[in-house]
Amino acid sequence: MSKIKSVTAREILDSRGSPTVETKIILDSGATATASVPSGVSVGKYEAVELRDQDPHRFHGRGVLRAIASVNQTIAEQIVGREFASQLQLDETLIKLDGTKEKAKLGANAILSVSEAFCKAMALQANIPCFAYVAHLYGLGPNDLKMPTPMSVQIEGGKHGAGNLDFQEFLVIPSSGQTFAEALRMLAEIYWETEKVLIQYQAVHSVGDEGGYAPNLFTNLDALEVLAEAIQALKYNLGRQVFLGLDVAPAYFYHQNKYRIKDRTTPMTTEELVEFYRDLLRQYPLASIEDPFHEDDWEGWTKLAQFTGNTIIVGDDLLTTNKQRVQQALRKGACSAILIKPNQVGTVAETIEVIKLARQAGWKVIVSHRGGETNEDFIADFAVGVGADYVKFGAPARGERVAKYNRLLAIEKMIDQNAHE
Ligand code: 2PG
Ligand code: MG
Repeated sequence: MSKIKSVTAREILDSRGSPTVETKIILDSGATATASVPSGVSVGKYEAVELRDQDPHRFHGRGVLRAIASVNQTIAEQIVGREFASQLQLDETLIKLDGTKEKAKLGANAILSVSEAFCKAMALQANIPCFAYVAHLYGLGPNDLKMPTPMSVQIEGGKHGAGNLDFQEFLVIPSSGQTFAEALRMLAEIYWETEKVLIQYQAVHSVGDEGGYAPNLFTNLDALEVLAEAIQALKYNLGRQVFLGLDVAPAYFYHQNKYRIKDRTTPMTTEELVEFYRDLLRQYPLASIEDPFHEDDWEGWTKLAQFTGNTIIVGDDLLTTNKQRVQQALRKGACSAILIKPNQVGTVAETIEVIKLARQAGWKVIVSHRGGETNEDFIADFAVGVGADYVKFGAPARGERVAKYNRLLAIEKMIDQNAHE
């Protein structure tokens, strides 16, 4: 049991210079933890509500003072001085206090910051690392823990990139047969090599929101070519040691039921895009395709799922870490993996529930960061605690991305040590 002594929130900035919520919780035992929440750039239609002030005089309306007030007033009044037996009990209290389906009243940003800070404080109180505490919540024992495989965006387009690409993310995915530290080293080496290749092609570039290069290229497939070239230059075996992946995120280029991308002169129908992917799968060793179709284009999803073999089809905007959307996708046979973003749903307990549902269906689980991040590393612990197959934490560069990778390096050491004791 743990009584909450105080809960306070403040407005801080995320990696895109946009305000976000940081909450500090102190338990009666003295255990003290803070947690800050991320923010999506390409936001799925079915996500929980991120409460923003809409006051044009502050941060172009993006201030979060209302969410801060939700924590400091409404939530604090209800939870300070109370004992909570479990994460579930706290999260249920928060859900009830909000009372809306999408957490529109208090804001999912406010609620999640409290939920995560509580989880971290409980781990401290139990005197165990946060990943071990999450594992206990999820129902995994210390010997069940394994390291996830990193999926790293190295080239960015769509809403994330300053270049001219339509697809949002071009990912590099090491094979799972190596340590996390080795996989991360490989990603960093490929990242540097990718820059060299882009410079060689004079493909002007800056970096996107998640630290991936954001170049101007002729087609989206050229971005895959650039990555393949970088991988081959390093003599890594593409298709054995390392794979490619995509987050297409088509909301950016889907208009009037058609998909317009620079690889084709005319916009594609759903059927034509299915064929486009069929060719793509023949040409490149793709380990994963995320959001290949718009979140309401179920027909595309179900058709693609029929011939993708080992390539996982990942629902992000499609599923928004939402139980009902997962159930709908299961009925339609739309995907084989789920992207998990705690802030799409708003509490730790609900996120765990969705993961359990996805696992029952035999799906792969990928724990993901968001376009706007802070140096918060909770999701690294969370990913290990729930036994995620993959993490998607961005380029192996920029503080807010490497904070999570570096935490995973530390966790890998702790798990190894534990195994040898
Ligand atoms: C995605 C994410 C993270 P955003 O679409 O998968 O990479 O981006 O936070 O903008 O939704
Ligand atoms: Mg996505």
